[in-house]
Amino acid sequence: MAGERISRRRLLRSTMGLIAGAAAYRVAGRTALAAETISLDAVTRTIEVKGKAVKAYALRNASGAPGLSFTVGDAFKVRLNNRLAEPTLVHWHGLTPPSAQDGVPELSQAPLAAGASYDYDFPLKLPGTYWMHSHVGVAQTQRLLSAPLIIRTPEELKRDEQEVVVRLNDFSFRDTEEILARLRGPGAEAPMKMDQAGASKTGAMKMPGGAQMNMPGSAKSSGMAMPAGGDVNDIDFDAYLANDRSLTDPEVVRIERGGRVRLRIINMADSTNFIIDLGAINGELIAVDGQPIAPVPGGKFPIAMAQRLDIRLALPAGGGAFPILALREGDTARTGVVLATSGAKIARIAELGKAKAGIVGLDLEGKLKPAEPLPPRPADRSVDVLLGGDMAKYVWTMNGEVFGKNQPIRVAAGERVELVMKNATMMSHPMHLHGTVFQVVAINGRRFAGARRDTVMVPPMATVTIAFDADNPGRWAYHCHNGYHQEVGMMTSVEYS
Ligand SMILES: [Cu+2]
Repeated sequence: MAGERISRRRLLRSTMGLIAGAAAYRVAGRTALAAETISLDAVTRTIEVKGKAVKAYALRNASGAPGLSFTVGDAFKVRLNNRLAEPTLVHWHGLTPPSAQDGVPELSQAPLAAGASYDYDFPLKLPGTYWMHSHVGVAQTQRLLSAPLIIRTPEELKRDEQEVVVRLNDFSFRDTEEILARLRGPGAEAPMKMDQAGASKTGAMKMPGGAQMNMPGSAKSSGMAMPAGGDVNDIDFDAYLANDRSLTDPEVVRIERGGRVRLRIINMADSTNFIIDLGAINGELIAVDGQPIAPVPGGKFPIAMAQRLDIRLALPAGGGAFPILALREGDTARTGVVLATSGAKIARIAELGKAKAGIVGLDLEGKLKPAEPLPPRPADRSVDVLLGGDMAKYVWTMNGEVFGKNQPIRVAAGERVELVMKNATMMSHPMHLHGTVFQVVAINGRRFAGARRDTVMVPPMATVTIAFDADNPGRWAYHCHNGYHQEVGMMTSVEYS
């Protein structure tokens, strides 16, 4: 199998990666034959965050490492074992399984009871950096019930290149219920409607416990330097994690002097967009959400919630230590890992940067060129999707209502469908459509053949249009991937038979 093709050099790297905890994901795909059922366990664990031991969850393969990896063309034969003390269900983010195996309560199947197992079996069609996460609620994803899901091509397996998977999370010591209660807080008594024009007269609200929500037009009254475009972060997290660790004790990934490295960065955070900062290294963005693009050189790349970036690095021949940082947008907080050659001195990195990071917008999105665009074709159906909300009550909606009250978007099999998302709020919404790999085809009315993706950012007051071919019948979740927005209703479905 794949293992026979590994050169000694690669094997050495693989071993070093395991020691560093970085390259372990490839184990699952190699130790199991494609025809065997691989087990995946949802488990409870204890991790240390800023010196405190906290209960967290994990999705682990048989080797104990997070997540799963495959070679394209393999079958996704996976037995999910729920070893938690509560029900759960896992969604395979970015994959296109039959609808019944998509892992969404109410649309795919019922959650698995504590102790229950379920077998999944479907073909893996596209290579790329994907991930998996609980779809039963923000409380489980905030406790890190998520993991990488990597699908490689045979060519990638042969490539003389070290793979470094970086999982990004936001983390709070508080329970999600408490965070939600604070977000709803005083606004529940003083509702403020955020209409399509986004007009609002209220200023910033200081929430008890330090959480702060900034209302549109509040830039001056709040005393905060508001970035152009509205509210950025509405939850104060206690830590930002890269591979479960904050910058107080970052993961150090051993790399070879002059070696080649491919980053697979996955934003698993529930409420944080990041800007990846490669520091002194130059990189080339080669894929977004697992889908190849015409390479984009650079040192900083935005990554919205749920998105993935594949970045090939050009490391200097001389060796050294190279921090790969993820900057919280509009803030000084940051996290990251350190790539280091043997013997390199690793300097301490402050958890807060000196300057606030920029905002995750659509500048890069508008320039991305997909390696495999959808065949050009006029839309058979165009559907307007209004992204709305009531900031003060902390209710977020699609087409005017929360999930369950809004109508499913019904399309017909075989159609080219376009979804025109209009964000009528002052927060950004990373929108995810299940069951397909869509294409970004317009930003604020400007049409272009953009990237293939599964999650796209819709900034405040912006309009983004995506296109997909309705060739995978079923009931597909379509929602904001901010876990808190989704939790309070920012979801609908796209359905066809
Ligand atoms: Cu949202």
